[in-house]
Amino acid sequence: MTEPWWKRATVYQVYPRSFADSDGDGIGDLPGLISRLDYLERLGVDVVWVSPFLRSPQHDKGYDISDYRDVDPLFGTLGDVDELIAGLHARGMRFMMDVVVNHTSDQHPWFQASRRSRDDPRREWYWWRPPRPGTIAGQSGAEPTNWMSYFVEPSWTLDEATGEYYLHLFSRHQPDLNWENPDVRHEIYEMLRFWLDRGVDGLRMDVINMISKRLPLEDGPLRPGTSLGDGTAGFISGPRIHEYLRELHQQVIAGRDQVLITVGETPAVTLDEAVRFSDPERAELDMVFQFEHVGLDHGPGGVFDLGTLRVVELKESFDRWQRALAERGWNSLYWCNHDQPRAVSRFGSDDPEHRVASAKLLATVLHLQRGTPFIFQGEELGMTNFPFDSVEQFRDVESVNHRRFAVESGQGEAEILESLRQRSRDNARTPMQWTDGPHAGFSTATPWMPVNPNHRTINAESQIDDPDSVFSHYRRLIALRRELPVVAHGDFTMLLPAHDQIMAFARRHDDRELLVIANMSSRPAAASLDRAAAWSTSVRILCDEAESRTTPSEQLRLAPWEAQVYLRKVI
Ligand code: TEU
Repeated sequence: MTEPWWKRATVYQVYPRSFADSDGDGIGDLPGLISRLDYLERLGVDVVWVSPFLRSPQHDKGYDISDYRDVDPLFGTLGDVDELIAGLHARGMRFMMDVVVNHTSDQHPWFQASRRSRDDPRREWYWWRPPRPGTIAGQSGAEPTNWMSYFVEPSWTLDEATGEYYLHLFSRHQPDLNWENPDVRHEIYEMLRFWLDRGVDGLRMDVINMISKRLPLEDGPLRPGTSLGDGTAGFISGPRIHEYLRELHQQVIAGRDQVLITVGETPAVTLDEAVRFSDPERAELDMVFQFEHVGLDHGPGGVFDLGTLRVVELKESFDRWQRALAERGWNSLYWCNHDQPRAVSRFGSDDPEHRVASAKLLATVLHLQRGTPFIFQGEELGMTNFPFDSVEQFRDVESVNHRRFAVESGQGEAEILESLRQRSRDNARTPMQWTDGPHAGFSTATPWMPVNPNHRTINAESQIDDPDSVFSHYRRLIALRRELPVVAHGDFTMLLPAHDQIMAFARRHDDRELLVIANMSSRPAAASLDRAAAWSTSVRILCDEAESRTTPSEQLRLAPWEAQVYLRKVI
C-alpha cells in the first residue's frame, strides 16, 4: 500500500500581509513572497499555505472575501498568483490556498443582493431572521438567538432596510453563508474548481466544521459574566456537516486526491469527529486542525482569560490525539498560526537565556510526533510575542472588540493589557524578521504593524548559515521526516506521563525505534528511564558533534529546555 505523500511533508504558513513587502506600502504582498521562495526552498518545506489574498475590505485581514476570483490589489494580481505557483512548482513545492466559505464579506455581491429585499433570489443565501417575538428590532435582546460571536459581540446584526437580522459567527462584516441552499454549494464548488484548475495543490478550509447549522436556531447557555450565550451546540459539526464535506469531495477533490492535500480548520472538534473527518474511507478531508492543546491555558472565560498551562495536561492531550488517530485518520501538528500567540513565548521561554533552546525543543517534540507538521512564518527563527505596552496598539478585530467588552464589564486597564499582551493575535502578525536592518528587511516603508525590536538579534539573515540556529534545527527536522520512515509512520507511545517537566515518547516502525526526551521547563530535570538497556546501542541524532556518541542512561539528567533524540535498530 502506498502512503499519501503528505505524510512525509511539512507545511509552511505565510501570512502575506506580514511576510515581505515589494512595493514599499508597508504591507506584504505576493511579489514579496515570490522574492523569498529561495528561503523556503532552503528550509526544505514541501507545501506553502498562504493566508487569504483575495479581494477583501480587510476587516478581518482577508478572512472577509468580497470576490472569490480576484486578488486584492493590496497583494497583487492574478498574474502574481500564477507566477507564485510556477515558482513553487519549479522548486518542488506545492501551493495551498486558504478557503473561507463559512462566510463572505458583507461587501460581497451575493450579500449585497441578499440584503436588498426580503424576496431577492439571493435572500436565502444567508441567514435572515426577524427580531425575537415580543421585542423591538434594534433593541438589545431582540437578536433571534443569544449567541456571542467569536469576536466578542452579538452574532446577529440588524439590517435596517428590511428589518431583519443576519447571522455572523465572526464580525458583523462577515455574514454566514447558508449551506442549506444548493445554489450556494454549487457556486462554491465551481469556485474551488477554478482555483484547482489554475494549479492550486492544497486547500486549508477556514472554520469548515461550522458550515452546517442545527435547525431551528436556538439560544445557548449563558457565558459567564455576560448576557450573551454560547451558540456552539448550534453550529459545531452540525447535522449535515459530513454530507456537505462528502459532496465537496465528490464535486471538487475526487480524481485529484492523489496530488492534493486538504486540511480543515475545526475549532472545538472532538476526537471522534476528527477521526470521521480524516478517515480516508469516508473521503472528506485529509486532516483537521484541532484546538485542544492551544486551549489548555484558557480559563473558563475563553481565550483572554489567562489560565495556567500544565506540562502534564499538554502531554495527556498530545497522547490522546496521537492514539485516537493511530488507526484511522491523520493528525495535523502545530504550535502557531496567525491566530495564536508565538509558541516560544507561550509554551517555551522567550527569556534570552532560554529562547533558542526552548524554540528548538518545541520543534523537536512536535515534528517527531505522527502527523503533518505546520510551521508559521517566523516560528523557524524563534520569533517571540511583541512587547506591547499600551492597549491602543492592538489592531486585530478580536482584540479591539475584547478590549471594548472588557472595559464595559469593569476590567481595569492593566488587566486588559496583560491578557491582550499574552493572547492577542497581533503577536503573530508583526512583520517577518529578515535582517537586523531598518524595518527588519520586511519593507522600505513603515510597516502596517510595528517590527519587534528584537529583530536585531532574531532574524533570518543571522540564522540561515549558522548550523546551531533555530532555523537549521527546523531544517534538520523537516529533512528527517522525509528520510526516516519511523518519523512519518511510526506508532507513538508516551513515556513518563506523570512527570511534570519531561515530555518523553517513543516511536516504532519496522525495525527502527526513536526515543525523544525533552525537559519542558527552565529548571534542570531528572527521571529514570525504563528499558534503558535497550538503548545501549542507539545513536543520538539531532545534536552537536560532541554529544553524538552518548546513549541514554537509566538516570536521566536534562538541562533546562534540553531535548535528546535517539534512534536504534531493534534486534
Ligand atoms: O479562525 C477561527 C477561529 O476559531 C479563531 O477566530 C479563533 O477563535 C480565535 O482566533 C482565537 O483567538 C479562522 C481564521 O483562522 C481567523 O483568522 C479568522 O478570523 C476566522 O476564522 C474567521 O474567518
